[in-house]
Amino acid sequence: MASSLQSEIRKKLLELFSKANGEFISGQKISEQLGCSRTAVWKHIEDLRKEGYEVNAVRKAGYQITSKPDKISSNEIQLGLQTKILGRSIVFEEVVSSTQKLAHKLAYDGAEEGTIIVTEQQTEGRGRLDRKWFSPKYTGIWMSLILRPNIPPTSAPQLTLLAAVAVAQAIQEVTGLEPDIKWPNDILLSGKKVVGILTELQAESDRINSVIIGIGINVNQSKLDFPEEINGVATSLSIAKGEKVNRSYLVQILLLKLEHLYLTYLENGFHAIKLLWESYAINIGEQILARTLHGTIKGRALGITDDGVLKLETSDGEIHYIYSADIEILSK
Ligand code: BT5
Repeated sequence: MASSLQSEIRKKLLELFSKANGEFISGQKISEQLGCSRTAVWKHIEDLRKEGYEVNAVRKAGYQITSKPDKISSNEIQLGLQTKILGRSIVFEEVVSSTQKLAHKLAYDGAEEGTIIVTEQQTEGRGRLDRKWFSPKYTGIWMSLILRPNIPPTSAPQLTLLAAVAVAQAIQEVTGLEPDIKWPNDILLSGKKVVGILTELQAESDRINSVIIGIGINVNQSKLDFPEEINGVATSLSIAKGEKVNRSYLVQILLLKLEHLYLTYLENGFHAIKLLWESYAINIGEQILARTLHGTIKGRALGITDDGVLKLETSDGEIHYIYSADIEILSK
């Protein structure tokens, strides 16, 4: 009880500072708004400082936040979030095995559409086919989103492409960088992977109960932070940009882009999303190697179908439809 009251007060305090937009707020005003004593206000400010906020305290003027910690929390994401559905419910854990795993459990237990699961660190982050996803603490966005669209299970791959467009748009808006999308689920900067997306379903044969979209974004890692096995193929936003990027803000913008595309998709179908996706795609028109579970095919990528399936033409003119594969681009 006491701790939920404390977290309510903390939330209100951060809201006050957020509205103050970097200006001073008097101790008197804070104590009135929070309904607690000036001494209690001072204690809350001390707690914020311990968490990495830099707070200026000036007699007569009051308190002013001059810098925030680079940490992700429900508060940091919720304050200023402009979405209506996505991220309205946030489950934050400092460490989890995998946000996908937790999201599956919560979705099964009835979590509402738009719930996001976010963490600072995953100990067993995973990619497709149970590959490992490297998710060290305090440097990335490791997040899963629960959606409950009324679409057939066969259309679910479209949501991976939709999510990729949203992430590319958010990166562009927040950093000014220009990401490329490599079918189906990689986002690249200068040819190196900066984001991975994993879409999983809870479905019956003809209907979806939930779609769980896992998004991993390398944000503030330095080159030395990557383990040797991915050092040559991975990058982060801060490496590409040359400066750190605020992760909570990036999550907010990402959720806003995702919501906009998702609602457009539900209302008008995949076509508009497909056009956007194509504007970021790098492997279309190229000679590629598609490694599927059933073998490797070499040919020219023609584009994607209205279902988000990759169309590939082999040298004998035959068209192949690729539902799932790892792609290597042979020519540029
Ligand atoms: C993916 O798989 O790219 C999907 C990754 C999804 C991760 C998110 S994080 C939140 C949520 N919770 C989870 O547990 N997962 C999701 P795939 O296309 O299979 O690529 C995996 C391969 O990418 C690995 O085999 C490595 O080669 C490489 N890789 C691993 N960690 C990486 C990282 N941090 N950055 C870039 N590449 C990485």
